Amino acid sequence: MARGLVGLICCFALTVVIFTDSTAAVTHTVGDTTGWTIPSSPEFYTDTWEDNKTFRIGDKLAFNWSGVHNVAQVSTEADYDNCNTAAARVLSSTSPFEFTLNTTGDHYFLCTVGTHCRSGQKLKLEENGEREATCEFHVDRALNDNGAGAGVVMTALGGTKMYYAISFGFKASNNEAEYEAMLVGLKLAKELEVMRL
Ligand SMILES: [Cu+2]
Repeated sequence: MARGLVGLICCFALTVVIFTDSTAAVTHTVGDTTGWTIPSSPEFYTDTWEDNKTFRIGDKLAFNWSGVHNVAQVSTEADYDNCNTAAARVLSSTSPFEFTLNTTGDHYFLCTVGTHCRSGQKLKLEENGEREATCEFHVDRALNDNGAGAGVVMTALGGTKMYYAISFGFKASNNEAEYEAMLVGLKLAKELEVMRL
């Protein structure tokens, strides 16, 4: 019985099937119905529009405008604060433009046309890569004379389950197998950028 279980787990380990129905990427329309323009309030994009929004890796920002504007990016907060358009890299001068968030960290967008940036046509996204999923963590193990294996199931708050199976190339006691599985789980959590565990 125990031997059969280990065989099963090793089989999983070979195929390393990871299935996840992770939260679908969201497209955020910048400014909603206001679009990307000179806002009525200089803090409109950063304070009003961004309020209560979470930005994750894979999400898209949709910039829509009419008239003469562009979407440009600067890499430092100082350039953003000072509307240093000379340091800006224009991403698009034609609407619509879609930007995919594929890196963590801060993103600074502005319009380099005239004094638009100084009038508030700028957008700062902070720490958008954070995944706010919390994972439940289950470890199971099996061992026999030939070695040991363990399975790890991580369940995100949304119900997303990720299954991992590991086999060890050494003999391990139940506890050792669980510790090893826990280590693998923690490494996985780190790679998935889980912030709380
Ligand atoms: Cu503009």
